[in-house]
Amino acid sequence: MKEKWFFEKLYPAVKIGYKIEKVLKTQLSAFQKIEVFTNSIMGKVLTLDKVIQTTERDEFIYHEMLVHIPLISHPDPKKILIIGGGDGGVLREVLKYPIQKVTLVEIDQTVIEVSKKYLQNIGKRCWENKKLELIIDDGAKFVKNTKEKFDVVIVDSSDPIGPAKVLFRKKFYQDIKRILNKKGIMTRQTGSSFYQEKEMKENFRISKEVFKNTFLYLITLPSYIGGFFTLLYSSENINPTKISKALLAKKIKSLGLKTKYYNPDIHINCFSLPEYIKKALKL
Ligand code: SPD
Repeated sequence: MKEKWFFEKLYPAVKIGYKIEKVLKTQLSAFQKIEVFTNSIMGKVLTLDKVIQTTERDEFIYHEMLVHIPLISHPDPKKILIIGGGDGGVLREVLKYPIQKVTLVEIDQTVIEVSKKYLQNIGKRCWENKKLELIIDDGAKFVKNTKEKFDVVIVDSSDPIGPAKVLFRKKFYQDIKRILNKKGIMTRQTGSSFYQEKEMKENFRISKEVFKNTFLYLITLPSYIGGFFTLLYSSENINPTKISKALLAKKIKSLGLKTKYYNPDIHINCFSLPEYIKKALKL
């Protein structure tokens, strides 16, 4: 039988391919083409408009690092906002904390429906949690109009093409700053340090113009190709590099936090940047 392959359509001159074992779902939503297939190495794979979003095998790296860096750095995170995050991975990690409420604003309800059905290993039972307020809306519009304030905002968006484009503008950062409490923190993804250098540089620059504390931090995972994958930390008052290893360990213990990637060493070292990234960011 002829082999079937998925080739990601994200970069103009490099492509990653996944051999498809079985296509579980293909659906055209109002916003994008949603696909879930299985791959013998990565497990179930979610793609949006032919771009890999997450895989069962390595999702923990991205989701843990988007969540635990800000939630452990914050002294007492109670109100959390997730923009995007329709697969439930960020929500699952947020719910490991004794928060009061988590609001998840996802533009595409179909992504949530497909994830609930096919990616239960990622979202687990988090969609049923009573602390969750689920809003189907444009994240940029929500942030612009809401009267609520949050301790941590996590932007779990796709790439700056299609519906997520607006989440990469300076206005969005300014609106996030307005809805953060005094010790508030935002984290988000800013792409591959090699293949999305422009996105990484521009978002770092914008964040520095808006927030006093701006840090880039690094992860590597097979699904997001192109060397180090970059995450951005923005806050007016909380510096995540000032927290000691002993305090990190104490917080993790008292929370009973179970992780597969994040730990105190990773927290301290993920902010160390190689020379080529420092140069790109003008540091
Ligand atoms: N190049 C892909 C970057 C995608 C980041 N967001 C994925 C959402 C996973 N929850």
